[in-house]
Amino acid sequence: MSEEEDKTTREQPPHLKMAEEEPLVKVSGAQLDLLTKMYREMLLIRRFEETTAKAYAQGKFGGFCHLYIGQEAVGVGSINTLKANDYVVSTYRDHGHALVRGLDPRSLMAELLAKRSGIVKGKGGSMHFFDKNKNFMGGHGIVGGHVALATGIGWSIRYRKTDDVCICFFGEGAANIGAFHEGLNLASLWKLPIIFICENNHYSMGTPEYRALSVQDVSIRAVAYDMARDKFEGDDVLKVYNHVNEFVERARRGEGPALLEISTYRFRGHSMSDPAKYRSKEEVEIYKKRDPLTRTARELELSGVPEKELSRMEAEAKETVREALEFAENSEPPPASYLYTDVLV
Ligand SMILES: Cc1ncc(C[n+]2csc(CCOP(=O)(O)OP(=O)(O)O)c2C)c(N)n1
Ligand SMILES: [Mg+2]
Repeated sequence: MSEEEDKTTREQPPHLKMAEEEPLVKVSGAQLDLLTKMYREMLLIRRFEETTAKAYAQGKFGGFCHLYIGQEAVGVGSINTLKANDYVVSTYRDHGHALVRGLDPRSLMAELLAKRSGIVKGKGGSMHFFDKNKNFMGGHGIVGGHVALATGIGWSIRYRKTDDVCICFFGEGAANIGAFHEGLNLASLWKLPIIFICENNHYSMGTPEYRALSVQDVSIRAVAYDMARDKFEGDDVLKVYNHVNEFVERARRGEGPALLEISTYRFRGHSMSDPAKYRSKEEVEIYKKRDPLTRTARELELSGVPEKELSRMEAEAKETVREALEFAENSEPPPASYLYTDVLV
């Protein structure tokens, strides 16, 4: 490809780079159980975040808040490949990852509302969910900085000689940060059991990918570190599960890390304060047609799940979220004495 052509390709709007939609698959047995479980988790995330957005607009809480709506299949498909002892490291866009990892929706909602019953006692908020009991290692606000943390976790796994693995999520913007490169280099050098998952939603705040990324695909950067890599669309949750699982199992066998680029899209703005005027309505609509929840519901129907059952799952998710908000609203704020606890002196 000539330099001229290459540049043109890179400047295409993201939807033109989107791969063809995978045909729906009829599943049964264990696959159907897994798809159903993942659908319920995606529904929970979607409803949790819709309620979050409403609570934010009503002034029930403030500060930074980044929604995951549209990207659910990536977190759900990936985290379902993990065992209880494995690790997850996330970004400030962490609500979805935390929910799939099994953190209690009530303590997450309470954290958003800065209550003492919150997952980190109301001291962290939206960007800093954390739960050592689930090896959910944050929630981090510094773009790319947490990639180094994941590398450290990977090193500790190797040092302790267990077969655990660590999944580290980040955006395509983070792939231009120094810590990303340092982290990948050491992870490959030491064959650490880490799956680096780039959720490429094609924008870093208002900056489209092609204005900041020197390469056509983030996953190509794995080549520089002699690391396994893959790139695929993130709207088909089973596909995400199967692809990620392959690399998780590989890492578990001690065969080293991987960089996976999963293409996705956030339906809302970067954060609650972003009206997202930098992208066209048409572009957003194209992605909404590939909504991972709609796709999964259709796939379940095709696999013989009655509509009544889908409605029941919908009602269940709504009820869990309603309860979570009620719990959070009825919780006390942290006392002033909490200023002096959990502080490293
Ligand atoms: C080191 C650093 N620089 C800048 C910011 C401000 N910032 C917050 S999110 C963000 C965009 C990151 O985009 P990406 O990595 O693609 O993740 P996405 O938000 O799309 O999930 C920026 C620049 C920050 N938090 N940290
Ligand atoms: Mg991004």
